[in-house]
Amino acid sequence: MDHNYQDYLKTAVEVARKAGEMVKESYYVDKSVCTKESFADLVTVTDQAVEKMIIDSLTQKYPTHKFIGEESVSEGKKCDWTDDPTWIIDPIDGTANFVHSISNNCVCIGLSVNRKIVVGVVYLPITDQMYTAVKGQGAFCNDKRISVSKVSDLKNAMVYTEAGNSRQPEAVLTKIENMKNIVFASHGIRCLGSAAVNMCMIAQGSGDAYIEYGIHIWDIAASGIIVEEAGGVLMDPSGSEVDFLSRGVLCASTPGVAAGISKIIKPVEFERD
Ligand code: LIP
Repeated sequence: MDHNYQDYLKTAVEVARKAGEMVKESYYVDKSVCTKESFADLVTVTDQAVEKMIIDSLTQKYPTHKFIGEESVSEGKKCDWTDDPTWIIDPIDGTANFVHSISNNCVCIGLSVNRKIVVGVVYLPITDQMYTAVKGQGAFCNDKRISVSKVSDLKNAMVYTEAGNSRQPEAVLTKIENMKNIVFASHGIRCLGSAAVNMCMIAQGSGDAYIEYGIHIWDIAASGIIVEEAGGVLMDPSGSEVDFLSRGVLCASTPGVAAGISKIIKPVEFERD
């Protein structure tokens, strides 16, 4: 079957803008918040409404395509990733930021074909930044080409990472230990509260690596191709091939920075998606 990736991208951008309008409308008002796996794992009615709108809009245009969406999975739908064209959606990545009125939140729409990500759109509605990539065609922010930094040694790198929303003591303590090791080996760490925003920072050269355990496929699918198309590397934190369902990711401007991080961190185990 022939795929028109430019058409998919155009549609994803339109839908992401519509989603962004919904996010902006509820950003400045009181949010109705519920919790999921821990008291720090948040969801709002906006996350749910945005995901429904995205899936309905894409289904109308591409009735045979499949979906993996953060809120559908947390409501019990299986995270079934097949070779079929599959839209992978995080309606609001950085929900805790959204809840606390912090602008680092974004709509993520990725498309996989044969389990390879071919299109990625990450839209930050509050700051109106639209990051896009299509396999083999480069990465862009608001239609301007972006690329990763040239930093190749961890000691000259700025590294993004997160404490995450699990409150299991062992997971939190290992992450803090990893952060400490990274601080001693680099220019420092930054935590923006959204996997996809962190990864877009790497893609545009505002920092050199991002590592996190505990994320899900919908946090990293769209932003993963943006990093790769900007010239960066995307892998498992161990240094092996990226596994989108494994709950861990490492991306970097260069293999040298990535290798420096892999060497000094300990894995944190999470149940696979
Ligand atoms: C968030 C990730 C972030 C992580 C948070 C949470 P959500 O996704 O983007 O990197 O640290 O714990 O998983 O829940 O806002 O879509």
